[in-house]
Amino acid sequence: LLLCVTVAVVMVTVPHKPERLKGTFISRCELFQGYDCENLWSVFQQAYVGKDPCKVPTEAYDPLIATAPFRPACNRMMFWSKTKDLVQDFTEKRDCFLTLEETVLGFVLDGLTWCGKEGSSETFTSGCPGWGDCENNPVGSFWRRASAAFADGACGDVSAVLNGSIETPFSTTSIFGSIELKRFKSPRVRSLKIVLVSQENTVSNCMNPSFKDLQRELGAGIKYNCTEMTESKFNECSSDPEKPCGPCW
Ligand code: C8R
Repeated sequence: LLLCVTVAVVMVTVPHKPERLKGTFISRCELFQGYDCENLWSVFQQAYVGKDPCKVPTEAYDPLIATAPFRPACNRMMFWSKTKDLVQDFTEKRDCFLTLEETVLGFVLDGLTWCGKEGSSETFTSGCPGWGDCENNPVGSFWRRASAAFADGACGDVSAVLNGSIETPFSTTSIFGSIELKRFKSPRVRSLKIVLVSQENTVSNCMNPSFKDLQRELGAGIKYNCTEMTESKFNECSSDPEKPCGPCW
């Protein structure tokens, strides 16, 4: 009896969570028009199902990116590093800027964890390797691949929101610093506008040494500027009806 109960519990609980992952993926996807969400899910799964969860390289997501490509959005693209919540609140109120989280792929996978296992056709949502465990984990590889494709579409004036409440607002090891920035190409990208937002306390300003690293990594011919701003000022920028899209920085 104990065995039967255990087997039953395992059968009910183990597939349940991954089913919820699929449910979340599909229901989020359906908020977008023009995508075959069942197909997107199946292409997504092919990236990691049946694989060692430490051996999922970024290229595993090439077919997924090809199925839901990013469209370039000139002068409207917004990047960020260590400011996710701030930027999410901002873009919810202000339709003008476009972040990766507002594209179908960024939106459906935001906040989720997934992986596969060798010899299994299932998706798991727990016991998956994290960033510290191995580089080629399914979640990390997805964000690195998607960020690269998103940054490839950058053109015109590009904005990036960095955190002025930390010692090193620009990190060369972040996705923004190691992947996105390097893909901005002149003359397609005209300028990079850094918005340095301080939360409760200001720890760094635009003179921070890390911005020297940034300027060194930035492609030749791309103009650079940096604006310091408090969180409340930044939030005001999202609700200025006079300039629904005009620059606040
Ligand atoms: N980007 C990267 N990572 C993302 C992401 C996204 O859009 N969305 C989520 N949820 N994540 P960080 P960073 C997750 O250190 O490394 C793009 C991933 O798990 O604050 O510089 C986006 O276009 C990832 O590990 O930022 C943005 O411009 C952390 O959140 C940069 O890359 C990233 O947290 C941000 O990447």
